[in-house]
Amino acid sequence: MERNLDLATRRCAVAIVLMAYYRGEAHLASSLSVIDGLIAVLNFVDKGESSSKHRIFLSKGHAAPALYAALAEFGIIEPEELLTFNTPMTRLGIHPSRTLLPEVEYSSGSLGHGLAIAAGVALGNRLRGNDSFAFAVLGDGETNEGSIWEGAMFAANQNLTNLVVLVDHNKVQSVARYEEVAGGYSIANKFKAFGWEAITLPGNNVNLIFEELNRFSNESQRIKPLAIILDSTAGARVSCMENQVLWHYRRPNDQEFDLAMRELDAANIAPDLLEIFS
Ligand SMILES: Cc1ncc(C[n+]2csc(CCOP(=O)(O)OP(=O)(O)O)c2C)c(N)n1
Repeated sequence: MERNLDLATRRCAVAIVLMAYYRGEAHLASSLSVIDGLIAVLNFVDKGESSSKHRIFLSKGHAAPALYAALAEFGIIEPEELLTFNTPMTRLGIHPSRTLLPEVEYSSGSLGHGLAIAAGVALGNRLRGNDSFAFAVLGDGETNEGSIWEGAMFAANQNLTNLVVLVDHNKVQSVARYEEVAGGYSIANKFKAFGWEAITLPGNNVNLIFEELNRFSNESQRIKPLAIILDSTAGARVSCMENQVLWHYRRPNDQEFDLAMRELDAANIAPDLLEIFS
């Protein structure tokens, strides 16, 4: 099925804000920045005959609301389940749990592990003659972790051409800006130095990201693992939340919520989601 990816992404943004507003605090800015990347990867995984074999590892597990919203948008979980986010006994916790929700590839939240896990899966795929891909979705602050670069070194040394890492470069990390903590180094250049192919894309343009995934998967001469640096905006699409450290983990107040719903055009694009949460 041909999906309107831009619409899907904007509907997910609505779902993310609804979860944060109705179910207490959430990693809002982190979820809004990464939603385009997640939707693009999920759409890639969802299309074609070998769809079920590709696997996505959300390494920045605190962006769980984005993952849950995307799973609901793709009909993998019921949208009504989003209502249970961050409530007792829910399957949709602040961080994703594979034990509770088998649709999730691994229980994440402790940063720094997704790249190495995806690299292991990619190697396993190759050893079994399975031509599917492993994707890891990372935060930019997460690349401060040494384990990321151990995994990157391993993946390049193994020529894991079936491994794709997306780095959500939203320039904010928890209580500081990326540059304050990590300096002005280019993440793309770091991956290149580790023997990867690396490209930078506008991080909140789902169609461009999806096109690039297709290009890479069709490329017959792939010789390196691929890092896609998503030049994204923290809190994307909601003006009062964009590019601010404050919104890493927070609940919108009534005015902020109303503004977000207006700016996202929620009444027109997601009346079903508003109905669920009303
Ligand atoms: C190993 C580990 N250390 C610290 C944390 C606490 N923590 C949660 S989110 C976060 C910031 C991550 O920043 P970034 O990767 O840039 O993601 P963003 O929130 O910007 O999407 C930190 C340090 C954690 N989850 N895991």
